Amino acid sequence: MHIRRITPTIGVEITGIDLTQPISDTDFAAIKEAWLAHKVAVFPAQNLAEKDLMRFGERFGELEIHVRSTYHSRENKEVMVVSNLKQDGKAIGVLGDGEAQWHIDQSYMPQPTFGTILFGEKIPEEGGDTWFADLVAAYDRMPADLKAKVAGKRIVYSVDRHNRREGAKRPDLQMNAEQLKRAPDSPHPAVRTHPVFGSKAIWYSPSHGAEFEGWTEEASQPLFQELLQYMTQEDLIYKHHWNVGDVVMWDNTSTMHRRDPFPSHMTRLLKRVSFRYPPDQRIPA
Ligand SMILES: O=C(O)CCC(=O)C(=O)O
Ligand SMILES: [Fe+2]
Repeated sequence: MHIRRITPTIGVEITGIDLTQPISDTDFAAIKEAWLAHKVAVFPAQNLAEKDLMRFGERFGELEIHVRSTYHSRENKEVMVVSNLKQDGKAIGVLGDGEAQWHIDQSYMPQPTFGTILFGEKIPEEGGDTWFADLVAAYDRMPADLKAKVAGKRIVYSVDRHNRREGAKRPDLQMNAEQLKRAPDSPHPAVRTHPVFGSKAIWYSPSHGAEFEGWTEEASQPLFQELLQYMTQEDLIYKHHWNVGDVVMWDNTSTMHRRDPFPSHMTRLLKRVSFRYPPDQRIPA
């Protein structure tokens, strides 16, 4: 197994390992350490069935069944389909072919998800790159007065308001009452401490972060925008250009991501699992 840095702060490439095969405890420990330390790990040239993806994900933690059931794989509810493919006129996957705005996965849950793993099955010839921003490096770079402004503050996440906002364009995003009960408006710390390293990250997900707790949405915007200037600095971003067979995994404690649009006549199909923190680390601190 070979582990190689992709950029100075974010991203490692791990080769010489077949993720369909049993992974020794030693190799697994090395993978987990490299992934967490570098926040994003890329495993090129894999060929995973859904069960392989699930087995790999389960090594890291309990798999999360995504609250939005519309795009669960037909075979396994732990797997979500990310695709623009349609069957009988209906989308089989989430996100279509458009841009996916900067976000942190499931940040709107009372217990946001830990890591996400994507396997690229069909990749378009152009577009569809996924960008990862290093939120620990971004926090480090923030000036002291900005750090002081967000210290101790919480940001309220709302998937309900997100769904309503996007509702007209994306009726498929609507969630039922039971799903909304599992995903109520949830406040999380704006500065998040990593449960493994103790490092601090600026933790704001623009797609679902509604407001600072106790502030209005409108009053929160200027500070959100100020944070984003630090969170999206180009030298703190790893842009992943996909090849068929890539497995890419990221730590949602220390990164956010976005995706470029791609031409709608091209096909993109990825399989996705996400896994939870150990029980005592599930509430962000
Ligand atoms: O389509 C992509 O590359 C990213 C999808 C995404 O945001 C996710 O799976 O959480
Ligand atoms: Fe995502």
